[in-house]
Amino acid sequence: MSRVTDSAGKRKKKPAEEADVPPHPKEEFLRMDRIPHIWCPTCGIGTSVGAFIEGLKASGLDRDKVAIVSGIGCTGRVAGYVKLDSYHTTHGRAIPFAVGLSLARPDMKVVVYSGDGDLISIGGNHFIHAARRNHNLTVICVNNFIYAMTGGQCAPTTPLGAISSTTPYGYNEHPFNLPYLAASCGATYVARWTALHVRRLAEAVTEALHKRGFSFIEVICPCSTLYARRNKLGTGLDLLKFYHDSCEIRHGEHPENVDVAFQEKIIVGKFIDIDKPCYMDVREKILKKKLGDRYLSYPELEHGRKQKV
Ligand SMILES: Cc1ncc(C[n+]2csc(CCOP(=O)(O)OP(=O)(O)O)c2C)c(N)n1
Ligand code: SF4
Repeated sequence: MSRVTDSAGKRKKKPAEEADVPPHPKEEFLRMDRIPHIWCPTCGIGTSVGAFIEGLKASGLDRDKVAIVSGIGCTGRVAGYVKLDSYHTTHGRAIPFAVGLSLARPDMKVVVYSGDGDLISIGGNHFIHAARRNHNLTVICVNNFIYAMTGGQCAPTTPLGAISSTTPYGYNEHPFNLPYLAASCGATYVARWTALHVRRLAEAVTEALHKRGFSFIEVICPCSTLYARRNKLGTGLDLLKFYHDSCEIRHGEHPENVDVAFQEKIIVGKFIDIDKPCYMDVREKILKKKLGDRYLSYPELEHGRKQKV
C-alpha cells in the first residue's frame, strides 16, 4: 500500500479511500461503509453472499423491487451488508417481518437470508407456516450446523454425533432434513448447495427469485471457528475440500432421501420446482369472488382508482 507523510514527517498509511487498491468487484451491491465485515477467515457466509449477488444480477430484477431481511446471528449480518432495502430483525423473526413486507408490497420480491438457528429453531414455526401458505418469499438458509454467533451451541441441524459447545460428547438428537421440511410444508422450489458450488448456487438464486411462491435454498457453509475447530475438521478450506469429495448432485431427488450425517456424503441439487398459487393469488381469487366490485386489489388501492367501500 502506498504511504504519505504526516506533519511530524512520520510515514503513515493513506486513508483507505485514497489507497491504490482496486474497487471491490461487487461494490455496487455492497454497503462499503460497513466493510470490513465481521466474518472469520474461511467462513462460508461471505462466499454465499457473493453467489447471491451474482444470482440477483442475473435475475435482471429491478433492485428497487427487491428487499432483504435477516434475523440475528453471523448470517443475520447479511442484510446489513447488501445494498438493497434491508431489514436486520430480531432473532427468529425474519420470516414474519418478511411476510408483512411482502403483503404490504406485493410488487416487491422479498428475500429472507438467515442462519439455521434463526430460521429453523426459534423461527421454526414461522418457517413451516410461511411455506404452508406459500408466501411469495425466497428464503436462503445458511446451514453451518450450529448457533455460531453465540459460541457454537447445538442446533436442530447439528448432525448426530457432532461436537458443539453444549454437546461435548456428541449431539444425540435427530436433526432436521431442511429440504424435506420445506417441501413437506409446501415450498414450491427447494434446492441445496454448499459454499463450494458458487455458480450453481447463483443459478438457484436466479431461479428462486423468479419463482412466485415460497422458494427455499439451503446453503451448507463452513463455520471454521466453532464447528470445524471443535470437530477437528481443519479450516473452512478443508471443509470445501470435503464438500468437493463428498457431494453428489442429484436433481429431482425426493427430499426424504437427502438427510445429512456427520462427515458423510451430502446430496445436493434442485429437488423441487413446482407451480402452485401463492398466498396472495389465492386470497385475491376468494375475495374477488365474494366481494365482486367491492374488492380492491393492491394496484387499485395504491393509485386510488376506486373509492374504498
Ligand atoms: C430471542 C433471542 N434468543 C436468543 C438470542 C441469542 N442468539 C443470537 S444469535 C443466536 C444463534 C444464531 O445461530 P444461527 O441462526 O444458526 O446463525 P449463525 O450465527 O450460525 O450464522 C442466538 C441464540 C437472541 N439474540 N434473541
Ligand atoms: S463464528 Fe463461524 S459462522 Fe460466525 S463468522 Fe466465524 S466462521 Fe463464520
